[in-house]
Amino acid sequence: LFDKNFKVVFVLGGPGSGKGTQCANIVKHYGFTHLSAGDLLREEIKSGSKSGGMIKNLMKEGQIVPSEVTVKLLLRAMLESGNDKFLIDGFPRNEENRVAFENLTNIEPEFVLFFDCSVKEMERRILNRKQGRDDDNMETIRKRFEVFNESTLPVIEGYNCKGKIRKIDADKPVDEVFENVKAIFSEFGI
Ligand code: UP5
Ligand code: MG
Repeated sequence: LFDKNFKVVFVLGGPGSGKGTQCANIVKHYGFTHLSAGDLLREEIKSGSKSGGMIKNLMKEGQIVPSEVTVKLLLRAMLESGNDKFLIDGFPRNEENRVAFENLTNIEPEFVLFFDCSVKEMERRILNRKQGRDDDNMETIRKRFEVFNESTLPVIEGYNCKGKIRKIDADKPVDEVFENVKAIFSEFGI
């Protein structure tokens, strides 16, 4: 199903760590297609699909949507893009996500960017954002942090053991973070 030459970079980091912001910068400089798993799920809700209600409820609680839904959306977007280089933002969020993607595609990421940001700063950013997201309220933000610590940090640990993590100090201003991101992409010659 999948071309062996597909290049994938996973972009992970806590809620509000700046994944989307930095991905937008990366696509301008490098020929990647940016796929935010969260954005794809929000579009799926809006499209009125029959799993929309289930997705909406899980996101409202900061919980992780089952892999079969998310992976299907990612694969469809990858095939439709016509590109062969992908920045996958906010995925895999747990081991189930990681295994499902790997089994279906046989793709191992080139590397995994990890935006490491303090909780205080992430909270500040999310509360300032005001994009009307259902999950940008204090109660859900707390749950998103918990789920990140319980489910996503272990995935990051696993990739770290494989030498795939590129950790970036994401507390810094956008431009400084992007300088560090660029250094990593140059190292890989992507
Ligand atoms: N900002 C960014 N960088 C800054 C900087 N360096 N200095 C100062 N300000 C900075 O940034 C957040 C805000 O901070 C923006 O206003 C930005 O201008 C500013 P953003 O780039 O949006 O951060 P990001 O990390 O993308 O934050 P986001 O809220 O999108 O992260 P989440 O991981 O919480 O959200 P996501 O959309 O990935 O997932 C939402 C939900 O979807 C999950 O909780 C889950 O329920 C579900 N989901 C799944 O179930 N499965 C998936 O695979 C993916 C999502
Ligand atoms: Mg985002």
